Amino acid sequence: MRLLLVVAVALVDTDGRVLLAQRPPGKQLAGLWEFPGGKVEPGERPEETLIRELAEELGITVEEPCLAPLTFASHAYPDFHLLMPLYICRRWQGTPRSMEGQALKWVRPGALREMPMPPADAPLIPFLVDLLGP
Ligand code: 9L3
Ligand code: MG
Repeated sequence: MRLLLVVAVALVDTDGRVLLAQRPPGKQLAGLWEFPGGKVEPGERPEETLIRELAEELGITVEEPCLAPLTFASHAYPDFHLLMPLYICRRWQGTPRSMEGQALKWVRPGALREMPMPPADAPLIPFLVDLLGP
């Protein structure tokens, strides 16, 4: 089975809310709300992937020391196995905005369970509630 390495990040604002991005129509898992991120390209370290993806998708600049690894998620799809490290980031330059037409939403950790999420992302919710409070 193919192993797909994707990296994601919990961007946390000063109110302790976390940013979710809605997967656009036409993409796999369209309409579900995910932690921003994407596929680790050959030769990239996961931190480099996040810095690239956050610039491309949200128009923000992140310095590598502001990215801290938190935990791992994984999910076995019928055709590939997804491994997804989750990072946390509390400092960035710029204001996250939709660069690719995707909807964005800041959500309290305790309200994350009301958002339909991909199967890899949803199991991370209790971890964020423990860390950040409801
Ligand atoms: N994925 C799941 N949760 C996330 C991210 C960023 C990605 N937080 C899954 C969706 C796809 C795969 O990873 O199955 C690759 O993502 P993309 O390149 O289609 O965004
Ligand atoms: Mg992406």
